[in-house]
Amino acid sequence: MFSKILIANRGEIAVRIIRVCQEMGIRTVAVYSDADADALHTMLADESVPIGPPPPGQSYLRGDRIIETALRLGCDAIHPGYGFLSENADFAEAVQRAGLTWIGPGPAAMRTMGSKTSARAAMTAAGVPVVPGYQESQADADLLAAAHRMGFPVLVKATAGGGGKGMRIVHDPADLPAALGSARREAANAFGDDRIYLEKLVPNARHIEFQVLGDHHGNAVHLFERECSVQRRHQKIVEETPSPLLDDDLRRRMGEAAVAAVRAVGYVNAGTLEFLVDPATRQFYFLEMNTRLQVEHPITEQVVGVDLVKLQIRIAAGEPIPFRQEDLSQRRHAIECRIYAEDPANGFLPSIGKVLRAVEPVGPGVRVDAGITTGDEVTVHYDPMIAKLIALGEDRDDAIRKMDWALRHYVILGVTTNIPFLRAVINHEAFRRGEATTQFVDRYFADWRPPQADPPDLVLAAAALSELLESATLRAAPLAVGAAAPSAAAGGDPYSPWRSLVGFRVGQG
Ligand code: MV4
Repeated sequence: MFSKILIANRGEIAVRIIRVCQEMGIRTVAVYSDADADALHTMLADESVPIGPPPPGQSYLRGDRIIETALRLGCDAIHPGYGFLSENADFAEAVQRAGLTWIGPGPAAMRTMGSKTSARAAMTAAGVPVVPGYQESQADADLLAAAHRMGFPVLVKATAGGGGKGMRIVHDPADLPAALGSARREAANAFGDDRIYLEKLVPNARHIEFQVLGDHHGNAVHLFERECSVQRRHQKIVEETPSPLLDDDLRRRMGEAAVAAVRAVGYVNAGTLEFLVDPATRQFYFLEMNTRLQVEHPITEQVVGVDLVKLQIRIAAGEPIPFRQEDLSQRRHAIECRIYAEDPANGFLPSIGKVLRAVEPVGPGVRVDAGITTGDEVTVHYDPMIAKLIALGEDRDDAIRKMDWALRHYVILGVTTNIPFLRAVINHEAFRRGEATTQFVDRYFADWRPPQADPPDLVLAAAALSELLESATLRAAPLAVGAAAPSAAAGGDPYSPWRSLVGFRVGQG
């Protein structure tokens, strides 16, 4: 087993990885940008090393500096988390060339899946159903002919893409040439690669993905599905498992396809196969494979009873997967809500500033994976996702009720969050019925505005306490002892109630 791991990431996922390393007795090295000198991950790691200015291109994407840091500090391995360098095959290869272990799949599998067309080819060869499409030529005339054969509407997608970048829906043949041009321009800008391909549109699709694991000994398993149909602008908001759409037969067939995919590309470590499911025909189609740990991995952990980050580390260290497919099952129902520092009343613009108070909900079946705490700064430099709330219930209704309770009791003051939006989503009748498709947010929440919600109990308690203290401080003031004493007790925090409480106590005495 490794003795020291460098975590090439920040935020909640860096914290998650550091905690499991602590549990496993592995020392940790954090890297941080100038914006994260006081961040949670920087504080929690055994050693922390600055790697550059706030823009990711000058810090968290500086693979050369990260590898140099890992070597200098005597690390055995690098965990990339998600985002940043996690799906960069050149970086994975550089890590390995430096004599370090890459906690992720091999660079060859990363490259096969990184190109959406080579992934489609590999999956077709493995007998995994892919969406009908065309990827044999880049010439407009060939693409137009193929679209006519396939039938409209079609989707134009970027070969280097993923996540909806460079994607265009085309209903009318006359619009195809313009869509090809704009998709190529967007792809060239985003990926430095203007190649595109066509897929037939799967209408009202559900997004269902399968978690997989492969090891260095030829073992491959799936850990069932996650449904992620609730997205806004290709950003996932709510994920759950089991999917309310699947029955045992469809689940078994999709799981077998996922394992076949792992075996076909010799995939090692944790990965996710994304599928679209047509609810009308119950046909499933491979969409793409993500060669990393996913944001929404905790719901699988809660329902299957595994620790995916621990498994990633053990597999990278050469250990076999410690269970067989037939040992795995889904128990209970888990939902994840992603908490973003953004303002739903203001076009979901990022909300930045100091987190004045963060109080996490705690209780049976409630898990919080957070990257921020009271006093932290949310900046413009990084993803606005500041925490994930995970509820585990006896069944789906129980999980939804528990999530609603947890959302009501998550206090985040100082930055605006999407918590009211999340409550509206999970309480919407279409979601309650388990019928949300990938069109759900556009269809029902296009004009959504936050209600004037009742303040959470903790805020009311804080307001009441504040009033009490203010009147107490006024009574204490004539004694004139409140001025010198508070600063030490308040620890320099201007918002600390102890600042006035000290005066209160002295005043009473
Ligand atoms: C599709 C599709 C329907 N048919 N492909 C969007 C992001 C990228 N990963 C793939 N996406 C889609 N591809 C075909 N052939 C619908 C979407 C899609 C979508 C997929 C998953 C979750 C949310 C979505 C929202 C809009 C469109």
